[in-house]
Amino acid sequence: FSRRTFLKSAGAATAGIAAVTSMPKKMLSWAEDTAQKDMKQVPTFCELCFWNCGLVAKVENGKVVKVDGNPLSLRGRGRLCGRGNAALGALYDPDRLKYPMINTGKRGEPVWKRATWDEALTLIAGKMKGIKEKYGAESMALIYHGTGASFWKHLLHAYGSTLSAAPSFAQCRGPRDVGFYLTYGSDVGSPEYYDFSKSKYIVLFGSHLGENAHNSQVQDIVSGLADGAKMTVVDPRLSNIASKADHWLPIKPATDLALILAWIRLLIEEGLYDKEYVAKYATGFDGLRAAVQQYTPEWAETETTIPKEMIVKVAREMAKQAPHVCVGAGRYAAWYGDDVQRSRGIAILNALLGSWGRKGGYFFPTGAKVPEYPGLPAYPEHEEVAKLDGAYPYAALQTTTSIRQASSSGKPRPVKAWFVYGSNLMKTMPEKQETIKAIQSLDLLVTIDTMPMDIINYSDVVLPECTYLERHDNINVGKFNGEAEIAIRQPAVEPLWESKPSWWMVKELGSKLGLAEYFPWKNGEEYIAKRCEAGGIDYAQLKRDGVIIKKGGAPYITADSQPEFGTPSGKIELYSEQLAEKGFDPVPKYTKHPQPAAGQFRLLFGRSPLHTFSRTTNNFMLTDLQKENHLWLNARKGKELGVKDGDYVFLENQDGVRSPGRIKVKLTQRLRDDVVYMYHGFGVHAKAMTRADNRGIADDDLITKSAVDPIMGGTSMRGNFVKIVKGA
Ligand code: MGD
Ligand code: SF4
Repeated sequence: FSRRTFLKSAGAATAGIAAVTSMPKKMLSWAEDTAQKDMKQVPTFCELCFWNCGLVAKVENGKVVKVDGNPLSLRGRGRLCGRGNAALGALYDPDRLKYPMINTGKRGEPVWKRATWDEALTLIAGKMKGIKEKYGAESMALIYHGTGASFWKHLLHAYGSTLSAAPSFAQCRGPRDVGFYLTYGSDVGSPEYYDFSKSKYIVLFGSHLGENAHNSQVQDIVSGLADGAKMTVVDPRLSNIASKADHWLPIKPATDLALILAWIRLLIEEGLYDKEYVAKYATGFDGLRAAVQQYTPEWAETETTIPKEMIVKVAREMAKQAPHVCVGAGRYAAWYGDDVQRSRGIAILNALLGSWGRKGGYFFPTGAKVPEYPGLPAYPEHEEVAKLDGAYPYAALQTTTSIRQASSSGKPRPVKAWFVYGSNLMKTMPEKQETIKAIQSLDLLVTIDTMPMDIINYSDVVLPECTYLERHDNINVGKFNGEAEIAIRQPAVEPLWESKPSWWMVKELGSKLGLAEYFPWKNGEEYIAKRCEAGGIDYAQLKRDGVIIKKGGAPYITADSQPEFGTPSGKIELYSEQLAEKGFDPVPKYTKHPQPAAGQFRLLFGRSPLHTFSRTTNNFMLTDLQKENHLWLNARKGKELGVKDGDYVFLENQDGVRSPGRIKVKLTQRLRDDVVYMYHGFGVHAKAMTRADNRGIADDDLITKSAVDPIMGGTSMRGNFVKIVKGA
């Protein structure tokens, strides 16, 4: 795509979307249009990534034959991405987990015994009772990712524990959210509160939107660009979105904060910041100004390798379009260990441009509340326990790595059981050997998954969940610009084999634990209907349309709607007294990070538009399109090393760890010569995943080192270096 055709096709898409106000007749009457009686369509939402776009499943003779985007969905607006369209590949994957299984061998060397549900759940309940008696309920942890996790959190609470963590915090967007929270008293949401479609200037740091296919967000950025927004993308790699930018700044990795601080200084020193906005809404301006004096464009050039003229030019361009500027906060933010401070730098930049709560910057989201299932007994009193993350004062959520640490060491207190819901921990957490060590110290590891992933081989009991097209699930609420979306997940077809939904599993297990009163729902549909009833939400409409949209409050600052900042001062904190009190830098300070030695490359990784982490790597509709990952290598470097395009190579990291498999080289001009790049999620090690096992290589096999963010415990994984090893 050239920038022109890319924008043209996106513009057409936007026009189509704008015209839709209710589910088109043609779509709803799909079943009636045909003479056949055994056809139906079921609105629900996607789980092939966390964007959760609304979709409509077309069912023929009891089989899903196609999925389309639900035009009413704010997350997808009638469209599905490549992965979302591959729903049938997830539903009809013959490798799926089919029955409960009990490991009669060792963790890591399993010997599987097929079990009945009763047998598996009785075993788990018995172990849980024993663990509670011996170590207390808080020794059980839940590590989770995905919509169904809320049922497992409910089970955990009913049992008496609050110990749950998601890799999406410490291994992903936690540093970003904490950085913004410390500055504005609010995070940036998911979906993010970026007002891209109305932006006049967009700046992205390493966000490869489009490859990182966040449906409505990609539509928004494309629509903003089609309307004339200018864009600067800062990335060591010419990502797809960078190729549509006005300026691509191929920054030296690990130096982004230098650029951000130089921009902050420039806006202040050239008087280009929004003085009225800062005076009215912010505090700590003088402290900020004093702290950034050293960060001149000349200095930033030496750190980042971006010419000083370009640094100045972009700062002035941003200022010219302010406040309709969105300097994106990114999503995967666990980069180098000072990630909260980098995110705070981005937050401060937006504040100087006056773009928080302004059209084209960041909007104020509209939310909706759906009450819990009525009449549930109060949770048991949890003991006042020290948070495992005590060392990290702004660990807003528990981190997975602290659970891992407590499991291995028993400190600050023992953790003896894990439930792992929808997370392939072997590929998700850095330092795999540490994860294995922790698992070997447990008394119980239960995995709830749809696929026989790497983590399954370390489990004691495996509970097969049915896929998102076969189940009711919890209600999903999304916050958007002036609107909120309430979405339903409902089954298009019956669960295959003996797989079951989470609402059923926790109810049965709860009963066996003697906690039946916490699980009073009859079934998944009644659970949703009762919550709707309690919140005055029309369940029949939700069931029919898949989503209900609620109109909401003003998305921007107006005379009537002034922002309330949830910070201690009630203002935007440019200089953070709360950080200073805890011994951290009140204004982000630049520190140098190690750079690769001669012959080494920094290992960078990211998202494929056709896969989500490892969860889609076995999907036959997607493996047809992309079955392995490639190693992006600078073409000139390749020539120097005698490596040709299409050669297979091994990688060896700074600790001498070699990739178990080989990866195919892609020589390209689109990358700096001090890095290599690959898609994350490949290199699965699980024989039962017949299309994914050992296809491509895994970044996670080479991430033997992580830097921990001292503010919130995030584990950054981009400080690993590799050399290329040629060989058969
Ligand atoms: P996946 O590898 O996709 O990612 O971490 P994870 O969420 O662990 O594993 C998802 C698991 O959910 C799979 O086992 C899949 O089979 C299962 N699953 C899919 N659908 C369902 C379902 O409906 N029900 C159940 N019960 N299970 C289901 C992601 C995390 O990883 C994140 S958010 C980020 S941003 C980080 N990215 C990242 C990286 O890029 N590189 C490295 N090395 N590590 C990373 N860790 C983080
Ligand atoms: Fe599904 Fe794609 Fe939407 Fe993610 S962005 S929820 S994979 S359609």
